[in-house]
Amino acid sequence: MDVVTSPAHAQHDPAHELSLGRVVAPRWERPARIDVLEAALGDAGHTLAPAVAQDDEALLAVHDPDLVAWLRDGHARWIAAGGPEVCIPDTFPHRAWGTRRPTSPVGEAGWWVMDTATPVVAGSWAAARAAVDVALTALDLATASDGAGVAYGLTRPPGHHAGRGYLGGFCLVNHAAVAAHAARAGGRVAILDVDHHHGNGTQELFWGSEDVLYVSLHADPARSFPWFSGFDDEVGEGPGRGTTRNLPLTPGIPDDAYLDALTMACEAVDDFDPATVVVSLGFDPAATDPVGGLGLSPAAWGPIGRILGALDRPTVLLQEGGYDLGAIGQAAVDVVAGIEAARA
Ligand code: SP5
Ligand code: ZN
Repeated sequence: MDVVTSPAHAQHDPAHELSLGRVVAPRWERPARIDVLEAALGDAGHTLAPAVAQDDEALLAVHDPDLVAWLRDGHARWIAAGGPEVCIPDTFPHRAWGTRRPTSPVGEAGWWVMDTATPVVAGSWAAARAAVDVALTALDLATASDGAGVAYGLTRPPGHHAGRGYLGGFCLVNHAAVAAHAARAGGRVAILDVDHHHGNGTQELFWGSEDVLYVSLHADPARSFPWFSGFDDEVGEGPGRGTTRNLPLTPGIPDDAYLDALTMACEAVDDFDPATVVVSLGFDPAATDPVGGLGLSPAAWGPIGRILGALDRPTVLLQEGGYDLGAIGQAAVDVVAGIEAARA
């Protein structure tokens, strides 16, 4: 399988990360994640392909151009205003307040960032923008008429928590949504999200869209980040009613119950009959994951791949979470092997 990469992800390398206000050491969302995935997939014989530069059209259609502008130059203005190198805002627009955007670069950071767990540094924009190139290159490879029909983009930082006008949950730019938007030109699109966490940003971005299905398997938000989004009564609205499907799961779920839920999700994808499938691929449902940890055993990833492969449609896999550096390499190799076995 073609595996698309860019070295630019490593420029997003904050010196520290917070969880519940505490410094996390070693940091969870770090460049070594992609190094591990590249090494494992390369060793397994897959082709590592460099990302090809892509224009901004889909990026600016998905995200508020002012958010994109803040990602590009907000950090420099935060520094010029006296902020520290690692930008983590500490004041956020509570719903009880109005909607006046701060003019101070320090205050403004809290406008665009939704949580304290998503540090932004000088290199963050280069990394996030490169992830768009990775995602759109992988989409091109998956949908090319002479292509294999499936490709894997090693996107980092992850994307599915970023909404039209905010970033958070380690995510700066929602590259799965950008790829899905670009793929729309070719017909209906289904986004299947198997990250441990609900993809609140992706859901929001296609909430009212009848041509993009969003289906997510994730830890029940009653007991997991992102807390406010991902309940099973969230189904979309207007023309998009019914094109959002949430399957919240209980931590500790056995592999076979997870695979049953994934099979149901894939039935929904088949019913929707999309021209293209985008998979938000997170390995953080693994029991050993330090951030997620739904309970999956290492043996689950091959069968997950076979179920995804059985969809047998042009498919682009995009990396979301997965933080156990000792497990994610084999998980990626097993998912890809499962997909290739099912499509052979
Ligand atoms: C893309 C992605 O996976 N983002 C995850 C962001 C999670 N942010 C909140 C982290 C909460 C960590 N709780 C630790 C639970 C230990 N099992
Ligand atoms: Zn996650």
